[in-house]
Amino acid sequence: MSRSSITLSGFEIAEAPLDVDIALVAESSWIPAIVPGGVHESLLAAGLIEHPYRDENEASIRWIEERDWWYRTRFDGPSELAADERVRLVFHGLDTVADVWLNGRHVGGHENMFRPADFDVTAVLQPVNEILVRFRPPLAGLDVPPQATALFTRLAAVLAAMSGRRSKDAAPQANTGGGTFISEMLPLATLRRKAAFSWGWDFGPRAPSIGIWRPVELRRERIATITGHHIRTEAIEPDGTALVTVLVEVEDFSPTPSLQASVSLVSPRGARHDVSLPVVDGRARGLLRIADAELWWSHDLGEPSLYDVTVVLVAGGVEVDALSDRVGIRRIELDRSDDPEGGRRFGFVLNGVPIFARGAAWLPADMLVGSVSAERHRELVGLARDGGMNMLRIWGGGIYEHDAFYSACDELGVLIWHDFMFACVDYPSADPKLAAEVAAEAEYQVRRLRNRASMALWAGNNEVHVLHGYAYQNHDPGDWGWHFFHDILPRAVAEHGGGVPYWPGSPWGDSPEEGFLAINGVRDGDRHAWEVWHGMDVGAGGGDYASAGEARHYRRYANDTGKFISEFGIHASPELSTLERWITPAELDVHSPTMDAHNKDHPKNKGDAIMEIITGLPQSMPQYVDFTMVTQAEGLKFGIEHYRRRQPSNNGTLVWQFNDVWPGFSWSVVDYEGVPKAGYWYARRAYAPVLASFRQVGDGLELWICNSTASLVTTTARVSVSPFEGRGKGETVAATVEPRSASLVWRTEGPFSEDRFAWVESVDGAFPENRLFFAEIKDLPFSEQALEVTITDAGDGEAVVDIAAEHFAYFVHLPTPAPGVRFSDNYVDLRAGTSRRIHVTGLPSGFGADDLRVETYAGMPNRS
Ligand code: BMA
Repeated sequence: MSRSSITLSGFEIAEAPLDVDIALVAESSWIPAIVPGGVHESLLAAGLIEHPYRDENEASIRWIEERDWWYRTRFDGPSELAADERVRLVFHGLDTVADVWLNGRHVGGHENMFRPADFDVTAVLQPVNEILVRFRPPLAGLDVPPQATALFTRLAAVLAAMSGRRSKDAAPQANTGGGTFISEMLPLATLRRKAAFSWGWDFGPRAPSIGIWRPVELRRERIATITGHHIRTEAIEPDGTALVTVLVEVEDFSPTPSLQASVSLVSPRGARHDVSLPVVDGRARGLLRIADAELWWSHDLGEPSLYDVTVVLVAGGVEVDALSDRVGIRRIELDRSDDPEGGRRFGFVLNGVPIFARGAAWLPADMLVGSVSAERHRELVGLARDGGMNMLRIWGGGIYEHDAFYSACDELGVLIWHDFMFACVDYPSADPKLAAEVAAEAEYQVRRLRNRASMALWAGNNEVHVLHGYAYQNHDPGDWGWHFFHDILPRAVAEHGGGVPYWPGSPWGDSPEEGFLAINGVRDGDRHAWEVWHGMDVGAGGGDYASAGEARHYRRYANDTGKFISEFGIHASPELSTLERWITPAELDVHSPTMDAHNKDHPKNKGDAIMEIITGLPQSMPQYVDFTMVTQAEGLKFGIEHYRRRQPSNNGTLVWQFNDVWPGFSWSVVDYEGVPKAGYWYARRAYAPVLASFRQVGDGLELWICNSTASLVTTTARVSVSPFEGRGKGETVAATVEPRSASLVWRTEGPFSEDRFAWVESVDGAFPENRLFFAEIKDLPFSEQALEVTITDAGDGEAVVDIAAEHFAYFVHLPTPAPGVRFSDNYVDLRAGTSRRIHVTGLPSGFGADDLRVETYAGMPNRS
């Protein structure tokens, strides 16, 4: 093949005051640069800064964003170039305002971290070459656009009013951070195509990444090059034949008699399909009929089968370029049909099968976005899959992810809801420079991701419509981003993406009955259910709440008749061991200055009002960890169960948020070090394809079975309501539940006193056991715990833990001794006289059975 590629390495980095000529920077200032990565990572590796996530170091890195940063490296030029050859220098990611020189010549500038910078350097190359890249401060030279300031001025007042009918002590809960919404830099940052969360968010610090964050490639090309390919499933016929269109896009830069593209697809079982197509006007198109297509399914419905694809470009009989890829044959659609309960449905349909989306919102796995490894992506997406999640939503304040993330989703069968990178502020969409950047970025990203089997949706933004709507009480078209979300982005998806639906924003909805609140309303589209936690009425209806805690309590989920919940969540602390690695012992105390500095939501004690009701206020760190985790876990369980009982009027729940960008306090269910919180385990049970859940209606108790699979479920449940010390024999309930629906299968009349609990288990293993308490956790009559625990070393980093409970044991868990240790289950309840076996894997060397311990709830009478 004529095309060859090398990845440039050996970069060094130097700091310089603004606008200083590089010749004046002392030779001794240069240090090795981490590429791909960034300035912060390089300084950390050189021991020149403290870790910005530790204690209150965040402010100590502020100077980095105010300097110029220079990168340099040398490389040998290619051997002599023929007349039909060219060489391109491709920076796959420059973050963000950069100028590039090659051999002293300025070859170009770049101001968008979301698309590559690509230079034809054929004429500039020498036998030995030097690249220089200068990064300016990311927001230098910008002026705040008036619409961004106006939005926040109005929003503060309107959000306060929207906190609704409430008692006097229920203060407005929008994260106005003392006057500014989310980050004081956001109004300015709206002009720069850089991850919005760089400037701080309500889950993370201000730590704007800077530098070469993706690989740098030198591409030597001859005659012509493949610029794109698209393998798109047009239809799947009833007999299992898939109609697949093949498109290869080509740029030819030297005369050639003929160009031919050959495409081959090889199925997982080895079936091969080839097609050879002439390239006409830069495009080769063809149609394949693939009999017995091995379809790509999300992991809960089947195998995520991927075909190996090879594309070869031949010019005048000579192979000049080639690429390989892995694609899935699948169709994805949005069901927007009328819902019999009123309004319209919002549901994903995969290969003709309507699905209930069970997942969470995905954030960049680090503030320093260039340094997240492929292994870390794989590990986190694996945790999502193992947590029963079939969808992750890439949130619009972060980044278009690294390739490894999408590969993990494709291979593990996890669908992606993909926001475009716009979040929580008005955008001056009439600004021609910004609009041109947005158009180029959208075209690039849509083309980049169009072959990804896991891509289920492109959404225009995160919460831009909804905040504009709240502030102005309308969302009429105007110079605030409308042009992007309703024109540029959908056009890019239609022209280049094809096959993946577009949705204007998250949330978005359009139901005349709900007026401007329809964007986050219950009759149409998706909604962000922030009634819970933030305590405001944001579209699902308010109420007269006796206290701030009641206004924020997870019971409010029960009022939400939304069609698809694309955000809902509750804060929880990471495990103590994660906190201990990042916070100095003296500061490991509830609401200590350092602890509060790791909580970016306002007010810092927002969760206390909820805990007061559910668990009581924590008096110690172990209690803080457990009480926040219980609040989150019980709340997510309650919410997911409610929403799933509404299937098929509701067709999805995406927890806010899956992962963390730093070791802080947030709504995540998996902490920064990849350790799952209790909420992860509770959500996993609630995300089981078949779910049995209780619902209290007045004095009555109902049992529902929800079947989110594609087949009929026939099962027998055993239900009991018994005192905590007992284990009622229970009643047997036979149930048959249609696919993709929920049925009420049993009901009994109460009232039930708080010394009892309801329990359900499946006689035939169709669903996980479940339970309901009749009082808040703090009011339950738990007995002192004496668990009988046996831990057996199973070799190879594995162990088996057997736990037997004499009394009802709540929230029984194994703390994670080191990141990466995995449990088959965790945070479980054991009824009196029952036992449980938990398998442990991934114990690193140096760790063994002795490092494992079993704990019960820190609110138990014998714990404090
Ligand atoms: C949402 C998100 C984020 C934010 C979260 C929690 O709606 O889109 O902007 O972090 O709320 O407040």
